[in-house]
Amino acid sequence: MRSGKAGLFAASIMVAVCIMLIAGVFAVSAETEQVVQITAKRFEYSPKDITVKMGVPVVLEFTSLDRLHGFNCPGLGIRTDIPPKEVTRLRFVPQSAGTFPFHCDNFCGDGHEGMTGTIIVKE
Ligand SMILES: [Cu+2]
Repeated sequence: MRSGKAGLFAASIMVAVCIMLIAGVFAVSAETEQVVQITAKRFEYSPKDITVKMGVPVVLEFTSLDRLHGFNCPGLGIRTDIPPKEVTRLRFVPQSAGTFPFHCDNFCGDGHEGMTGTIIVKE
């Protein structure tokens, strides 16, 4: 049964190496992407003011806590639906500094018009 043990040992070394490689990939992507988690509900986004760095990819991760909402930021040319109970990811690279308002563009009730926020892109 010696070879069986040696095989198990080799397999656990390989698993350990794989875990280190995967962790390394995540560490690199964490440095090169700005991930922002945003929740949406009637009639607000949280957070509603988001500051990001110009030229660095941004991943917005939306979760709706109640119903279908939308996210529309015309100044940055990005939009998505935000269906409830799942994470919706939107990736973009901000190319110019400024303040860009966004709003919900799926009518969600009385108060929908006030469902707004801003993305602030810093140089
Ligand atoms: Cu809404």
